[in-house]
Amino acid sequence: MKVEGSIKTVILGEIIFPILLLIFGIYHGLMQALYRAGIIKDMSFLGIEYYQGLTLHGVINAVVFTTMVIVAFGNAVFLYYLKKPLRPAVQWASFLMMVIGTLMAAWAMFAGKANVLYTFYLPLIAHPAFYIGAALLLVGSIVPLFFDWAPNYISWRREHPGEKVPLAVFGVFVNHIMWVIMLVPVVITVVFQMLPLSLGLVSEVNPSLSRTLFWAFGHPLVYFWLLPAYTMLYTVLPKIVTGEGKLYSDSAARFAFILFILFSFPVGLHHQFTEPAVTNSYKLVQALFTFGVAVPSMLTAFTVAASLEYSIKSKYPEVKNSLFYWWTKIPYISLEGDKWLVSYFMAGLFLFFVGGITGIVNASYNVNLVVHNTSFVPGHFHTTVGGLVTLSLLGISLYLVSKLMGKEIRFKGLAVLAPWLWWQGMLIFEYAMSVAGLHGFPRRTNTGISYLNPDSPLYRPEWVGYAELSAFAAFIIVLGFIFWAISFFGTLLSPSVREGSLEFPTAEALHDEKAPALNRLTPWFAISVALFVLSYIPALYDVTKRGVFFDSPGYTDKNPVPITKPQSAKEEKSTAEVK
Ligand code: HAS
Repeated sequence: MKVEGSIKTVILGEIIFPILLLIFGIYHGLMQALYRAGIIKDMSFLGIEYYQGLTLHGVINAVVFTTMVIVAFGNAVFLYYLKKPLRPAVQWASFLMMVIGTLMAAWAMFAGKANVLYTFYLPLIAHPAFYIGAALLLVGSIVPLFFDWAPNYISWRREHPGEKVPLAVFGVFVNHIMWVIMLVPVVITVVFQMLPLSLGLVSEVNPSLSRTLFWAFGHPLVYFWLLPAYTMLYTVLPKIVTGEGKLYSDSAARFAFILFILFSFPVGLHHQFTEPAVTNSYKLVQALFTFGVAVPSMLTAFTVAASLEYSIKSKYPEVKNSLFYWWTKIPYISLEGDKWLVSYFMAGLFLFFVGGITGIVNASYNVNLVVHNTSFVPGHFHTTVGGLVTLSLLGISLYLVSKLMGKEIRFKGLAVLAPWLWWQGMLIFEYAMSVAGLHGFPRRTNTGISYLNPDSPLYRPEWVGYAELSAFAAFIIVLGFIFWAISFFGTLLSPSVREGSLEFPTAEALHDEKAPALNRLTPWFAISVALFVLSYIPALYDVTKRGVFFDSPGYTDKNPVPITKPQSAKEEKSTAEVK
C-alpha cells in the first residue's frame, strides 16, 4: 500500500534517527570489552569515562534504539493490516517528543552528568535533564497507542464483528498496552524520588523502594523488546522461508501473547534475589512466576519450529520424511527476494536458544547467587536483547527503509552475512562472559585497571583469557554491524527504483481455530494487573517499613567517598617509599 508523505517521513525518522545514535552505542560496546580486557588501561578514553561509556552503550542500544524502532514497526503494522489512516499531528507529536527527550538525555550523558547506567535506579543520581528526557521519550512512545492505534483497533473490530484482528496487530497492540502498564512503577520512582533528589528538593532517598519500582518495570521491559520480534517470527518468517509457508497455529501464537500478559509483571524481584530488604518467600513466589513466563517462549519455540518444518516439507517433498534433514533446506544465506531477512531471524533464534537457557539459570533462586552481578548476566542478555531482538529490529529496519522508499537493498551479500557474523561474535562473547562469570568475573567493572592488571593487588589471572576472548568477539560483532550499516546506508542513499510502498509478507495459519477467549483482551489485562499488584504488595511493604520515599542520603561522586582513580600496586609502593 502507498503511505502518505508525512507519515512515511515519521516512520523513516523513527528508524533512521536511533540508528545514527546506535553507531555511538555500538562503539561504546566495543570500548567496554577493551577496557575490561585491559587493552585500554585507564579510567577514560577519548574524553569519555568508563561508566559514562557504559551508560551510553546501555541507554542507546537497549532503550532508545529499541523503543523508537518498535514504535516505527507498530505504526507500519497498524497502517498495513488495518488499512486505517494514522494522524500526522499525533505521529509528529510522538516523534518529536521522542527525539527531544533522547537529545536531552544524550546531552546529560555526553556531558558526564548522568553516569547512572541504563538501569538508572537510585542511589545513583543524574542531572534532571536525563530524567525529563527519558520521560519525554517514554511518553512520546505511547502517544500513537492512545490516539491512533486504539481508536483504529476499536473501529476495525466494530466494522468486522466476529473476526479475529490480524495477528501482527494483536501482537503489537498487546505489547504496547503492557508497555503502558509497566511504565507506572518507573514513573513513580522518577517523579517522587529521582527528580526531587536531582533538583536538590530533598536530600534523602529510599534506594530499596527505587530498585523495587525500577525492576517492576525493568523485567516486563524485556518482553516489550521481545514481543515485536515474536510478532515477526509468527507472521513474516514462516511466509518468507519458502515464499508460500504457513504459520503452524494461529491460536498457539495468540495464546503465547496472552501468557505474556499474565506473567510478564509479577517477576521483577528475580533481579533482587540479593535485596536484603525483601523477605525471601516473596522472592520465591516471583521466582516461580519467572518459570511461568518462560512457558510462552517455549510455546513459541515449538510453533516457530513447527511452522518452519511444515513450510519446508510442503515445498520440498524430497525431505518430507526426514527428521532433521529438512533443516538443510532453510535459506540461511539467500539473496533471493525477501529471503535475506530469514538470516536475521534464524541467527536470532539460535542466539535466543542460549539466552533462554541462561535466563532459566538466572531465574533459579539459589543458582542466581552464583551468577548475580557477574559477567554471566551480560552474557545472558547479549543473546536475548542483543541477539534475537536486535537482529530482528536491524532486519526489519532495513526491510522497511527499502520498501517505503522504493529502493533495492544495496550490498545484499553483506546484509545477509551481517547477522551471521553478529551471531558468531555473540556466541563467543556469551561463552567467554558466562564461563568467566561462573568463575566470579564481575560485571560493570573496569577490570583492566583492577582485576586484570598484573600490577594490581587485586589481579586475577584466571579471568584474563576470557576477557580477551570477549574483546575478540566484540570485534566480530562490530564487523557484523559494519556489514549491516554499509547495506543500510547504501540502500538509504541509493536512488529509488520504484514507487515506495508498505507491505509485509504474511503467513496464513495452517490451524486457524476460532478460540474467541483469545481475542478478548480486557479480562486478561484485568487479571494481569491484579496479579501484578498482589505480587508486589508484600515486597513494597517490606521496603517502605523505615520510610516511604526517603531514608538514606543519595550517592554522588563526592558522597560517600570521592571517586579517584584506583592506585596500582606499583604506584602504592612508590607513594609509600616517598612517604
Ligand atoms: Fe533475562 C537479567 C531471567 C528472558 C534481558 N535479562 C536480564 C537482563 C537483561 C535481560 C537485559 O531470573 C539484565 C538486567 C540488568 O542489567 O541487571 N530472562 C530471564 C528468563 C527469561 C529471560 C527466565 N531476558 C530475557 C529476554 C530478554 C532479557 C527475552 C531481552 C529481550 N534475566 C533473568 C533473570 C535475570 C535476568 C533472573 C537477573 C539476573 C541477575 O542476577 O541480575 C525467559 O523469558 C527466557 C525464556 C526463553 C526460552 C527460549 C525459547 C527458545 C526459542 C528459540 C528456539 C529456536 C528455534 C530455532 C525455534 C525458554 C524461542 C529452530 C531451528 C531450526 C533449524 C528448526
